Order: sequence, then C-alpha cells, then structure tokens
Amino acid sequence: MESEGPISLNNKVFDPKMVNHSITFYHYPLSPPSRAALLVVRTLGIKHDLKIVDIFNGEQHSPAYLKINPFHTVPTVDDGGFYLYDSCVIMKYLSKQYAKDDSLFPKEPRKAALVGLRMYFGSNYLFPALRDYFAPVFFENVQPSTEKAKKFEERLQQLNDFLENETWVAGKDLTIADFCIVSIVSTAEAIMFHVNKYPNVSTWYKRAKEAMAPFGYEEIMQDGSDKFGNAFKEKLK
Ligand SMILES: N[C@@H](CCC(=O)N[C@@H](CS)C(=O)NCC(=O)O)C(=O)O
Repeated sequence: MESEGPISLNNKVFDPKMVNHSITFYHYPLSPPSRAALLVVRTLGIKHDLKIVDIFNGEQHSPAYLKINPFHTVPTVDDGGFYLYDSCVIMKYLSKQYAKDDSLFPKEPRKAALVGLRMYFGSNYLFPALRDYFAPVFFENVQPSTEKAKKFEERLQQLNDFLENETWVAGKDLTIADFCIVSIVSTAEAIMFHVNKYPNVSTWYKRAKEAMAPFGYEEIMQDGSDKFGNAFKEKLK
C-alpha cells in the first residue's frame, strides 16, 4: 500500500475569496478531538487565529466561552460569528465549506455515510472508552484500571476489524474520519497502549502519520499526545 504515491490533499488556499478569510480556532493541545480538527484546518489550508483554552485550569467555564459553547468543550470554531463545537461537526463543516474538492469528506451519500459511521465510532465508542480509562487517573487521583484498559482494547480490536483489507478507516481514501481516529490512537499510544499489537491498526497508523506529516502531524498531533502522555505518567505511582 505504501507504493500508491503521494496523496492529493487540499493544502493550499485554493479560492481567491478565501485569501483574506480567517477563522478563530479555540484549542487545547492535549485534547484529542481538538487536535484532530486543528490538523484538518491545517490540511485544508484555512487561515486561522489560534486561541488556547486551558481546560485543565477551567478556562472553558468563563462566561465568554460558555456563550459561544454551552458544552464548555474544545474545540470550538468561530467562522465570522458562526460558532460551532464538536470536532466531528467542525471537520464536516470546514470540509464542505472550504475544501477545493470532496476528497476529505465525500459528497457521494454512501461514502459520506461511511465517513460519518467511523467518526461516530471514534467519538461515541473509541474515545469514551479511552476517556473512561484516563479521566479517573487525571481527575480522581486513582491508578489506571486494568478492566477499563481491557474495554478500550476491545475497541482497538474493533478498529482493527474495520481496517481489514482497507487502506483508510472509511475505505480507499484518506478522509476526516482518519483524523478523528488517529488523534485517539496516538493518545492511546502515549499512555502506553500497545497499538502495534493490532496489525491493521499498526499499518494504517504508519500510513496516516506519513500522509498527515506535511500538514503538521508532528507539531499538532505528536506533540499534543506526548504532552498528554507525560502528564498521565506523572500521575502514576
Ligand atoms: N464530542 C466532543 C468532545 C469534546 C471534549 O470532550 N473535549 C474535552 C477535552 S478532550 C473538553 O473540552 N473538556 C472540558 C469540559 O468538558 O469541561 C468533540 O468531539 O469535540
């Protein structure tokens, strides 16, 4: 699969009317969904003003932030007074609104549905299983639970099954679903899950890192995951 050649992506400001257009992206580098959406912003070449919301220090509960995102989460996007939260919603909107073609989020209904299905898996199953594992360690000062680790590993196995004979998580092309899932897998790896035990996940993960490298994978995804991993390790006895 590695010999397929370069993947064509939308990494330039493509539409002249976009040259002076900028969005505001509210971000926290340790947050996996925030990293996924930010890397899509970079991949699409959308100009953006980055605002860090330190969720470990409660900045997401400020009245000003709650006004634009009553769910007090990162990421949030402000596109000229149009406010959006939830990374999946953001990634879909930005792709539809600003991508020069539909490669990252296909228009064809069944392909789009498959992308949605994998993002649904990421945001409702894979990420919650990981959060159930790490959140008590961060916020309740308890040690990691082997039972919760097992539950997350069951989801990794499911991801491995989805990737059987597939190049990307939603089929033959790299899509926003890969950004969603890679943010979770890289975070899991940083907190010592052996993601390479799952052969399809391992091959896909390497491929995803290579494809996303030109758009800032190292700076946005790897660096955020490493920081997350270090913060987690500090909590271990
Ligand atoms: N489904 C949401 C989840 C976002 C989310 O849970 N963000 C967490 C960080 S990973 C957050 O901002 N937590 C702060 C809070 O809930 O107050 C998305 O994909 O954007």
